[in-house]
Amino acid sequence: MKIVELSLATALSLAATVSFAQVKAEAAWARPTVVGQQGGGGYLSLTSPAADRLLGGSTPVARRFELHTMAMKGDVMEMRQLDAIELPAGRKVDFKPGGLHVMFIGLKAPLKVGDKVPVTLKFEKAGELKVVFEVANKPVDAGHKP
Ligand SMILES: [Cu+2]
Repeated sequence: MKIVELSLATALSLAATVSFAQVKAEAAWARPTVVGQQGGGGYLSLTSPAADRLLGGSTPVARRFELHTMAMKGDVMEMRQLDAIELPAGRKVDFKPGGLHVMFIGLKAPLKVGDKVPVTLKFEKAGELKVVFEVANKPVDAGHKP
């Protein structure tokens, strides 16, 4: 009986490993927001073993989930919405302040430090991936490598 239980546990952990191996999400965090603020920003790193595209996602904490980047318009840095974000095979794509980010639009309540925001990301090939964004107060350049 013990052997059966162990092999079932092994099978389950293998299944979990296989499904999670599609796209790796790391260091997901979101900025805290103040009362009345409609949108909040989130950041993470994604690595896909095969070329794929992030198409969007959803979260129960906001009405919409959008993909954004920052781009220069004349002399001004502006946010721009993206339809998809390319994930080259095996290369880590970093979302960080001043660059790629996700936006929670139409927040139902302010995001407070320590909150955990559940998000379901949707990929063109890999399908859905659940990621938890932890709300944290990080300096603006927190996403940059030293
Ligand atoms: Cu944005």
